[in-house]
Amino acid sequence: MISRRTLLSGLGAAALIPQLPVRAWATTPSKPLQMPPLVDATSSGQFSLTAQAGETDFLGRASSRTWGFDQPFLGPTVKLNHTGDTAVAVHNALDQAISVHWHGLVVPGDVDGGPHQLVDPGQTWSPVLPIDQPPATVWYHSHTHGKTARQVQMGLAGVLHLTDGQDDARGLPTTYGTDDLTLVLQDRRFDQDGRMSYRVTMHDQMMGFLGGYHGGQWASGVPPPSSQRGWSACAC
Ligand SMILES: [Cu+2]
Repeated sequence: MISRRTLLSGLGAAALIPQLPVRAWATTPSKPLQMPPLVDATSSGQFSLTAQAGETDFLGRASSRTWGFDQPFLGPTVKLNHTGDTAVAVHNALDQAISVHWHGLVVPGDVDGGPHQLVDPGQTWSPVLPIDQPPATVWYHSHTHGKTARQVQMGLAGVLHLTDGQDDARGLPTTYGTDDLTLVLQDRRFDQDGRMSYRVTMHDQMMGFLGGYHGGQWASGVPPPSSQRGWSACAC
């Protein structure tokens, strides 16, 4: 877990980079940064996520089959109160079981998602999250036994902003998508046609696709100073 202040100061003007590896990005015509939609659940105390299939054209050359929550790829950024109960409804419109783990939330195991709490196709999981922790940027992702990396690679992940409503008073930027941007980096490989490719070798498991820093550092930690690249989605 990393506080939003630390995240912002550590990354400077953080931006959501649309999951393009540096190599591919450098050789592809630039396109506008894409921000996940913001779902503000601070007033209602509830939100829903539907896992669904879609297609995403990452490099402007070909569509890749992807998954997301409420959209073709990744999920919305959800803004939550840092204390109090939040009710969630996770619906699975995919054809295989998934789970949703609240990575960084300090909540009891029976609502924290994971291999022990599968959501089967067509089913809805409805935990109530008793949140009580400092404001922070954390994330959610599928955490299905033996399939976590694949399902996160397909797009079953998103960001949670825990807020106490005091960021304006702290002088922090608060306009989502304008001056309050969320950085999501994933290690991703494409084939010659520009389609997302998922072939995992032993070396990939050790080092990541692009030789990055492996250790579960994605929206919830920082790489060591010696690491030049390689924030990867964790398979934890
Ligand atoms: Cu995790």
